[in-house]
Amino acid sequence: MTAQRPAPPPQPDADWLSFDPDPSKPGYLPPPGAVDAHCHVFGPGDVFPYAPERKYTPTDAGKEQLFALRDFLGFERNVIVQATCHGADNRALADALVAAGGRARGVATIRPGVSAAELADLHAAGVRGIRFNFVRRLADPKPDDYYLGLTDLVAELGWHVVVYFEAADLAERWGLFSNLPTVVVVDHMGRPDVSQPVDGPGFALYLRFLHENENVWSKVSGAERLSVSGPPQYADYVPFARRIIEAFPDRVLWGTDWPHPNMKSHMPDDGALVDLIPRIATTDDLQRRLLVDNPQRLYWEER
Ligand code: 0GY
Repeated sequence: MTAQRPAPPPQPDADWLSFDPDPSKPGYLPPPGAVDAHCHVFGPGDVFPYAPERKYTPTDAGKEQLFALRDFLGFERNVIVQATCHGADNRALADALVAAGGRARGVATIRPGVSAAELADLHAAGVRGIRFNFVRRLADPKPDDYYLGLTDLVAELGWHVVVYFEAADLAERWGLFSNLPTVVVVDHMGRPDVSQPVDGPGFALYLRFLHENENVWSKVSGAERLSVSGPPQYADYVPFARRIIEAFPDRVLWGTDWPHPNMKSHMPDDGALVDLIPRIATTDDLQRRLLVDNPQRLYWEER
């Protein structure tokens, strides 16, 4: 890749692989207006320090590198998602959103005590949702009331809630997720075990969750995290994403997940991830809904 600056060397305290500084050019060309709806900015740590309570330390991955990757892969816009390593300090996120000049929206992390003025500033920067992380290696669980209280605050702004959880935890939080009064977006398809059959009971529960809750959307990202068969084909991931897209074409989003925090097995080639899109969304119509219409509706139309 020529448009992107080389990746910085991993910080001495970084505890996962650095992103691929030289992804391949995808053969698949996303449609005009396409959105990479799950990606992050990290630091740089000397400007935007990582949270003291973080569970991992990333390699710096700043906005300039994200925007270069966006252009190189053929996308027009990003949804930048606050990751746990920045805690509830959304300054790196807000800085990137403002710099994107309307070509990015954001999902923040907030805590009780957040002021109306802080929320208004985040909205002005481009934030349209908050994220709750239930993955135990990343965040400590809280009672349902904690999440309901924060959701009530942002529902008034027309924002939605993004939830990240492991498949095994869906049953426990089913009641909470079903009671949230906003759109709820699930990260990485609720992390199914893709070594199991796509028609198996684990994934059936997730599909039922989507069927019963029309306000729930699903990201179909996460090939590199979920796949057991591995790159570059990620063959075991494909039927799971395809099943969701075909069943719920108006409630799906896709993202690279760049710079792929906590990847320890391999670091994906982002061009190869883009080339999965026509295998999971097999018609022009499904691709346009996944990459353009759905993120446009959720992130760029005022509610
Ligand atoms: C992701 C996945 C991960 C990390 C986080 O907030 C985070 O730190 O979401 C992960 O480790 O699976 O989507 O960014």
